[in-house]
Amino acid sequence: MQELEQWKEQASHLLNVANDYLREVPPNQLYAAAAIAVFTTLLLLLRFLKRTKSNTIVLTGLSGSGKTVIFYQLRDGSTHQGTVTSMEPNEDTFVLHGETTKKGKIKPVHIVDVPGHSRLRPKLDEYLPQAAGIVFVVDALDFLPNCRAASEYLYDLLTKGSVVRKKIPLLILCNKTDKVTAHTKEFIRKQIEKEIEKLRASRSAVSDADVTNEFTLGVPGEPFSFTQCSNTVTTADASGLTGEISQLEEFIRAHVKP
Ligand SMILES: Nc1nc2c(ncn2[C@@H]2O[C@H](COP(=O)(O)OP(=O)(O)O)[C@@H](O)[C@H]2O)c(=O)[nH]1
Ligand SMILES: [Mg+2]
Repeated sequence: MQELEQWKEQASHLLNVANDYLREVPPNQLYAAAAIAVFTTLLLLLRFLKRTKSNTIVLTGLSGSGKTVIFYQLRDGSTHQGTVTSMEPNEDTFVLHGETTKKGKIKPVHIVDVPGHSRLRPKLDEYLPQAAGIVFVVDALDFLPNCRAASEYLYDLLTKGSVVRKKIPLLILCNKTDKVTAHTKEFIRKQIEKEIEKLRASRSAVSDADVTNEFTLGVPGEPFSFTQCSNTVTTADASGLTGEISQLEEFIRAHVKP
């Protein structure tokens, strides 16, 4: 009990001392001190925000579309043909190979290659919330037989809560354009839009209990087009095999700022 009293006395004494001191300090100095305190907090906050800005790019798409080849092309400038399997997600943080000769500050990019196996798709939910951009790789050579599956996968991506709410930009990367028989990106975009249009009709007909998509796509009563998405969806060409990936590098740089 006595100790408590002593504590109280000491505390009130300290308060008095502080009060007297504050009264002695000219108000201008007080304002200046307060301004400095506010300013430094803002600076710290800004640095914190900058540091938490994501540099993650998620590379995904059906199996066989060329994700692994593109991953190594981005990192090493070569394909590492035949030395890798597609069963595990490849993940690394690095300076893009195409930028290694550039001068100045270059921000490393965190690239995750998430395979299209349905058993690995839960991995996506782990990486998507922190993604600065999504690259959806499509096999432009063997496109038609895979169009439906690719569209279904894309539909699932573009209706995921984490993707829609954060408006994560998505690039449809038409790969294998080194072959003359590859379909054009315009054709691929149109075909996927048509396929999503069909999916939209069938999926909205499913009873509510079966619907797992958190958002719906498109505008009711209008044919589906990617321009209706809240996410920006763009298309680009690439050939992972020959290293033609400049459009992909541009997309990455546009969304992972140095
Ligand atoms: N012609 C051609 N073949 C490619 C290209 N990119 C990948 N491939 C081939 O497509 C197959 C699948 O590639 P991979 O990177 O393992 O696909 P993933 O399953 O999406 O990781 C391999 O046989 C590659 O050699 C490309 O740009 N052009
Ligand atoms: Mg792979």
